[in-house]
Amino acid sequence: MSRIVLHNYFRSSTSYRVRIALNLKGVAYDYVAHHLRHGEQRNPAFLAVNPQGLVPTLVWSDGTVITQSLAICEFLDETIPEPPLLPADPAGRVHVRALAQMIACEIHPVNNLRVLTELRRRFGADASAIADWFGHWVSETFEPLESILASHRLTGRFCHGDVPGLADICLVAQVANNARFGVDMTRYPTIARIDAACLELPAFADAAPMRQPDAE
Ligand SMILES: N[C@@H](CCC(=O)N[C@@H](CS)C(=O)NCC(=O)O)C(=O)O
Repeated sequence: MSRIVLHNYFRSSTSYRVRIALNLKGVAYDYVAHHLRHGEQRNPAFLAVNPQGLVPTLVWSDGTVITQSLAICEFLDETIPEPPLLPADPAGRVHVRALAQMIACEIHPVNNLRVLTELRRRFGADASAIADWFGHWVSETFEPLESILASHRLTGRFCHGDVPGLADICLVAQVANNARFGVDMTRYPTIARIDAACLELPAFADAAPMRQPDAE
């Protein structure tokens, strides 16, 4: 068995998701950093691993290359069932997946580094316009997410009951990204409460961007 390798970047929220999942599952891995602002994700050696040039990319112990953070998390959950990242019942599973996808499909893709880079390059967006764009797309989803989490009968200490899972993984990584763009989290008290509860756990805290070897 070879070592498991995670290609990632400390600031990348999608990488942060996978670091949390690996920690929750107790999986040791080698950390390979690619500096996204220096364009290292487009180096030929990395493109040979993942032609999409995106982190996270996980190379499993048998050499299998796995991309896409939610697919990686579900692979880990299926390969190492304990502790589970998804509830056992279909209703719970679909709820947690929907919460995770609200963040992963509705916020992250429009606020990704390469999208912000194109806004600057094509439309001359300055730092203030970028922060405004970022905050707009966060609020488009965080407002309904806050409302769902505040009122849903399944919400507990975490997004679903008292066990952290896939939705919490996405939530924590997004909240960390929000801080970089000055998003006012007082508007989202339930999300902030769940974020704080997660960060009390070493699996989440140890995966935080500033605790990674390439942190600046
Ligand atoms: N849907 C993918 C998104 C991966 C992604 O876009 N990662 C970003 C970092 S958070 C990246 O590698 N960006 C490189 C770039 O923008 O050039 C996932 O969930 O893994």
